[in-house]
Amino acid sequence: MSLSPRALASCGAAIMTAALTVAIALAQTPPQTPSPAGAAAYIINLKDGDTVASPFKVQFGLTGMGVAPAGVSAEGTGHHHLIIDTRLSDDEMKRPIPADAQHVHFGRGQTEAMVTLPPGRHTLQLVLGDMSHVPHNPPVMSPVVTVTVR
Ligand SMILES: [Cu+2]
Repeated sequence: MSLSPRALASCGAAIMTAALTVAIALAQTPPQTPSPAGAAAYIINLKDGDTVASPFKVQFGLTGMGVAPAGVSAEGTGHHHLIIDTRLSDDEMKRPIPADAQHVHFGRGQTEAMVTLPPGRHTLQLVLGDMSHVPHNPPVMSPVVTVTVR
């Protein structure tokens, strides 16, 4: 089988275009960091159904991995994020976690926080993020805990 020079050139251009598309996609989305088997995050001091007075303390538990500040590259580590009254979608699980009142970053490596919420029912979930705030693969996250603020 032989290809004409024109066919080869057009094929090369297609490969270049494909490579460029992949490069752009990689630049926009930091790759997910793998998490070790068995790693788990959990809220230490609150259980589903608890009633609390605001502000209240939330203690962040992590097994099978270590806590490191954001921006620090160290294998098997991450920093905590408290997700309040929302969940990360499958798509959001692959991107840097947003930073707002419902997605609180603990990028200095904190392992507890005082949380202020209005009276009513609220959901809390921990999601570990890597040095670039992207959840690991598979994600290291706590069960959702629903609390009532009185
Ligand atoms: Cu973060």
